[in-house]
Parts: sequence; structure tokens; C-alpha cells
Amino acid sequence: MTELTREGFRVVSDILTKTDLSGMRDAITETIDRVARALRTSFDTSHPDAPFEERLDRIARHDRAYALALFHAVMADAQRDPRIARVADAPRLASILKDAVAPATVTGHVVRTRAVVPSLSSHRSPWHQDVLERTSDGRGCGSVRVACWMPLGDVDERSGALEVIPGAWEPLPHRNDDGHFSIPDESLPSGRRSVVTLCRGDVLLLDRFVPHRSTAATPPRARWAVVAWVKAATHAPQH
Ligand SMILES: O=C(O)CCC(=O)C(=O)O
Repeated sequence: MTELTREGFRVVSDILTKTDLSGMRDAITETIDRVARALRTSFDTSHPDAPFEERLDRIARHDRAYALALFHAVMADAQRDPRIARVADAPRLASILKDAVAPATVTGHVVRTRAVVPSLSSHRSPWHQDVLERTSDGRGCGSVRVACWMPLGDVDERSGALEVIPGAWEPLPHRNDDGHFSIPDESLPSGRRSVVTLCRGDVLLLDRFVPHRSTAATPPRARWAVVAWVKAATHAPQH
């Protein structure tokens, strides 16, 4: 049994380069700029000169609805930028992901941007598993084996690190609130929890069934991350 299977998570240090990280940050900034220019609200209201981590929180303190529009634009669209879309294809990371799913073979990734913005704390991810059932056909969500979570800066218990319940788990019951899945308190395993501290450039591998959630970030700094869900199959699917 590997550390990832036994503990449900594994930290791999110093994988992303400065170029990887600045490329993803720039892609997010450009998405915010593009949407801010498309809306009728004055572009200056989007605080284009604020530090990357502080921008959305600064906007939200004055205009929460406008901040939410920009936040959701990033969640919905920034992954189409090649600097985010292709991050998991970089040779060092690709090799780690290949080993993480072995003996299965990587068949694709689903990549999304994630953020914990202090003034938008209701949008933090609650306890959940990434895959909700064991499926035998290996298609759709069931083909996700591992998540690779990549914070764009250092993270700890005060800056939006992920918290996990270590171990090898089976699917747990989830509540579905309009497409937002969470494990209800009564179904949450008791026992050891661990907030996973990471440095910029590190990645966190998560087994598909490890319960995890995002923790709060201290105002005014948001925590940004990119997550790649890695799909794999024991035999390449026939098309
Ligand atoms: O980055 C986050 O806050 C949550 C990431 C996560 O757990 C997820 O997207 O499934």
C-alpha cells in the first residue's frame, strides 16, 4: 500500500516552477480584468492595482455582488487559459501523477481554479470527498483516481490550507444542496484531522475518497489554488 492509499494524501515538494505559478496567477488576473472591462461597473472598482491576493477581498468589502461576479467568472472560465489548462502536462508533474495512479493509466484531467476569499467565506468548500461512489465502469466522475491540489502561495492553518481526515476511506453519504455536495456532521468520521501546510511550488495529492475541506484565510488575503482531478483507467477506454 502506498502512502497515498494508506493516508489518503501525500505532499510532493517543490514541483511547480516560478514560471508555472506566475503563469497561473497572471491567467487569473487577466480573467478578472477581462470580465471587469465587460461589465458596466467602472473598471477602477475592480482594484486593478491591488496585490493579487487582496484584490477580490478589497472589492467584496465595497460591492459583494460585483466581487462574486468576478469570483465566479474565474471559477467558470480561467481553466481555459493554457497556463492553467496545461499545468498538469508539465513533465515533472505528469510523471508524479502517472506514478500516483499506477498501475492504471492517466486518461485525462479536469482542471479548475479554487479560492478562499475572506469576505466571501460562505464559498469555502465544506467537508466532502471528490468521488461519491465506487463505479465499476471507470467512466465519468468514477474514473477520477487522484486530485492534485496546487496552491499559488504558501498555505497553513491561517491562510486557507486544506484540512483532511487521513486514512483509506469508502464513499460516505453526502448532502446535495443545489449541486454543492457536503458530508453531513452525523456522517463525518471522528478521529485525527490534519491541516496540510504547503510551500509555494508544493502540490498535495488527494485520494479520491479522502474527506477534505478548505480552511479560512486571514483577511485581507485570499488563498488561490488550481486543482487537477486525474482520470485513469486500467485499460484505455474503447471509442
Ligand atoms: O481549494 C479549495 O478551497 C477546495 C478544493 C477542493 O477541495 C475541491 O475543489 O474539491
